[in-house]
Amino acid sequence: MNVFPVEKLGLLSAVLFSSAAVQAASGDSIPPKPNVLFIYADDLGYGDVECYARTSECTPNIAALCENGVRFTNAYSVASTSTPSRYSLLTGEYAWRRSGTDVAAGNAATIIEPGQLTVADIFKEAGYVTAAFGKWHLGLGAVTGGQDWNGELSPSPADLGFDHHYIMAATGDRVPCVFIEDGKVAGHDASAPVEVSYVRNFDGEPTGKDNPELLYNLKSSHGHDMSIVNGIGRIGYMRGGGKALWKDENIADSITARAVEFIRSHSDERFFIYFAANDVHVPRFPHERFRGRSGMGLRGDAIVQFDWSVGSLVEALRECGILENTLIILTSDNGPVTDDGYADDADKLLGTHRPAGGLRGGKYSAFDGGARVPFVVMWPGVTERGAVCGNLVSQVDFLPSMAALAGVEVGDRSLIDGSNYLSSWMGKEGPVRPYVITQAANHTLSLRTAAWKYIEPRGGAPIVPWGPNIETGYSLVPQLYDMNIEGEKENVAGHYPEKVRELERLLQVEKDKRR
Ligand code: NG6
Ligand code: CA
Repeated sequence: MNVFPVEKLGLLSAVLFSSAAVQAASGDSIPPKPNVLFIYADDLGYGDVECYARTSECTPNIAALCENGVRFTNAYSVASTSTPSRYSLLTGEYAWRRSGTDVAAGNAATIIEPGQLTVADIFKEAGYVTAAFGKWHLGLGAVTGGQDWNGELSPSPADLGFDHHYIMAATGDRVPCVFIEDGKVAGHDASAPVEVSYVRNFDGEPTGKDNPELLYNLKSSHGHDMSIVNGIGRIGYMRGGGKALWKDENIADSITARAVEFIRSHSDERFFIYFAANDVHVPRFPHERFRGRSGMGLRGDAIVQFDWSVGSLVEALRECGILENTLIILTSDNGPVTDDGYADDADKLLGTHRPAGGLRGGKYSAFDGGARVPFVVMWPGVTERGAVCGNLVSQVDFLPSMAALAGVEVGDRSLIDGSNYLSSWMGKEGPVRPYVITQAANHTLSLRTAAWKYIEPRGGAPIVPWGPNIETGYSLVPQLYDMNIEGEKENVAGHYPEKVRELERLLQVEKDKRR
C-alpha cells in the first residue's frame, strides 16, 4: 500500500527541500505554472482530519501535507452541499445566482454550459493537460433525463476544459452506478444497456422500498429506497449496467488508480488534476483493507480510505520526481454529516470524535459546520512548512487565483464573483479576502468577516427535517455571532444593531450585483 506516513517526514523534507525549491522558498515570489493537484473530499468535516482535531488519528497522509504546507483555519466551501459548491469552485460564480444549481439528480443535464469559463479552461489556455476524476455531480448531456447512457454523453467535462475524465455522474447514492470515461460509460456492457429514470421504476426491477431483504451490503436509514445496486439502495431508478456497474468498495481504488496513471503518463507535461473523491459521502462502503482501521465504523474507515488516496497521489508525484513542482490543494465540498441515509452507525461509533470539530451545525446548515472545511495547501519550496493561517478563504476564488498562477488573463470573459487571492492561498503576504459568503441548503446566505458572522433571516426548520440530526441555523430573525468565540453559541444581533445593518448591507450589495 502506498503511504506517506508522518514518520517519513525527515526523509520527505530532504526530498522536498532540495535544489531549486529552496531558492524559491527564500524569495517571496510565487514561481509560475506548477502542476496543480486539487483534491476535493466529499462531506469531510473540519474536525475529521488529525491536523485539525486530535480526536482523529487516522489521516497520516493529510497530516504530512499539513506538516509540509499551510493549514487554513478559516476556509470555506461556497455552499453546505455538493453541487452548488462544485459549481462555484469550477466557475468562480456564486451558485445562488443561478437556478438549477442545487443538489443534482444523476440524470441532470449539464449545469455548467459549454462556453462558460471554467478553471479547467484556464489551465488549458495556459498549456496544461487537464483531467477530472471521481465525483462530478454537475450534470451531463443537454437535456435532463434525455441522455443516451449507451452512447455519447455530451456536453460532458470534455466540453468544459477537461482533456480527460473518469467520473461518477452524480454521487455514490444516486443512479447511474457506473463510471463515465471521456463521455461514455466506462467498460460499457452491451449485453446490459443502462437505463435511468428519476420518475418511475423499470418493470420487474426490485427496489429498497419493496425488497429490503435484498439490501445485503447496507440498509437505508432514510430515503435511498429506490433501485438496488450492489446490495445498496439508491436514489433514482436504473436498469442494466452489467459488468460496468461499480462496486462501492472499489470506487476509491478505481479513481485513485486512474489519477495515479494520469500522473505517471503526463509527468513530463504540466497538468491540472481535479480529484474529487467519493469519500466520505454515503453510502460509506470502503474496501475491506480499511475496515476497522479507524475504530469509528464505516464513516471513519472511509476517512482512512480517503487519506490513503491522498497518500497514493503524493507518492506518485514523488516517484515521478515532480512533487517539488506541484501545488497540492486539499479541501472538502461541505461539512460533515453522520446519518445521511444509511444505517452505518456513524453516530453511535463516533466516541469522542467530533466531525465538525468545535463548529456548530454540519452539512446542509448555515452554521459554520456547513461550509467551514479543512483546507491545506502544499507547494514544496513555496508554502511555509507547518504554517497555520487564519486568513479568510473562499473556494469561489479558485478560478481567478489559478488564472493568476497560470498567467492567464480572465478579463471580462467571465462574470465571476471570485477574485485573485493567490498569495493569500499560499499563506503569503498580500490581499486577504475581507468577507466570505456561504449558502445553506435552503439558500439562507451568511456573511463572515474575520470577527463576525451574519446569518440572514429566512424561515426553515431548526433541525434538518428529513433525517440527519443537524441544526440548520435557519431563523426568522437576523443572527450575529462573535467569531472569536467558538461555536456560534449566542446570537448577539440585539447587542450590535449597527454591525447587523452593516453586514446586511454588504450582503445586499453582493446580491444586487449583475441581477
Ligand atoms: C440528500 C440525500 C443525501 C445526500 C445529499 C447530497 C436523501 C434522503 N438524502 O438528498 O443522502 O445524497 O442529498 O449530498 O436522499 S451532497 O454532498 O452530494 O450534496
Ligand atoms: Ca458533499
